[in-house]
Amino acid sequence: MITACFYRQTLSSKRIWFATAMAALLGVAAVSNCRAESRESPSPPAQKETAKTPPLTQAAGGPVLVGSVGPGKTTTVTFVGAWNPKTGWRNAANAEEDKELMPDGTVWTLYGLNQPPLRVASGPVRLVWPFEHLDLPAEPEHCDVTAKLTRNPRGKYPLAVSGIDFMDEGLVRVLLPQEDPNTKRLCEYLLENGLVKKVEKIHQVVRADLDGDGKEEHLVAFHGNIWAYYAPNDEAYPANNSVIAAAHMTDSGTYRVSMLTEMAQIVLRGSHFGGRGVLGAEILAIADINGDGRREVVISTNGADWWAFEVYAFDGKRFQKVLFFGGYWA
Ligand SMILES: [Ca+2]
Ligand SMILES: [Ca+2]
Repeated sequence: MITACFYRQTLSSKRIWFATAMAALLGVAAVSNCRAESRESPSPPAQKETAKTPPLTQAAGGPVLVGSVGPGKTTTVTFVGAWNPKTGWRNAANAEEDKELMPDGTVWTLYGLNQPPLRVASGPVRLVWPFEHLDLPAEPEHCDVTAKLTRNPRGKYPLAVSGIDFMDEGLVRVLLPQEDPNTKRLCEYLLENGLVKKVEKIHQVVRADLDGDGKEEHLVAFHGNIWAYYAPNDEAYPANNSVIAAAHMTDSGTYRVSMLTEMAQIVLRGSHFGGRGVLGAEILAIADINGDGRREVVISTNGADWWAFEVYAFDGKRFQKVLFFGGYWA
């Protein structure tokens, strides 16, 4: 369920983008959790599956800033949003306020999938107005808040976090699909439960303990087909789609799979028919970005005319979208 939603709209000669920012509060959008129970493991009587939820941002005294580095500009950080311990997530939307949030000398921790985190500072804030040549009224939300990193990180670090003083160096394992027997299981689960029509090419297999219970969660990004309903004909067709699915075992031994790419499609495009769903989906980083002891999953998705940067939290039971930042290209 979505309880908070706002958007901004901007025009340019090359793109019209429509950024939808959800999750001003935590826990607004629970991702469907596929609840088909495994046949061998009937559930025991109801039990609490996780320990008491730790407080959010226990390590942060102030706002935790989230930025994105690249693609392309590997030495520029673009402000995406802030996580305030008291008020929750806020999307980057007001240039003046956001400028105050990331002053000259802001120290970031950069995260990527295949390397340890890296500390790097950023210089003075630059407000970039991508549309000023169009002679449009200068609205604060039309402004990108960016800053140059003081050194080149020389690697792919798509996630930048500031305001929390620890390096999340827990093991993230990036595997080749053929090295991971559980990937076959996950794909079979999706096919058997009708969640995808076909798995064509597996792009990423990532294993990491997201909730700190000592058991690794399992994430797979692949390209395949899903069923798409086309209302005019009242029929479902297979449509091209990229998917990120995440599997976990509950304490009662039940195998569960969540589709992380589902929400972007629904919010941005409605029907997936004709290949207009998620064309690309990538797991960018896995890190505890709010200091609550559990690690979030950062992904990027794009379609024919839209893109998104998304953050999902996992509480041991279900995945929730906690930050969404995206737009449309014309
Ligand atoms: Ca776990
Ligand atoms: Ca966390």
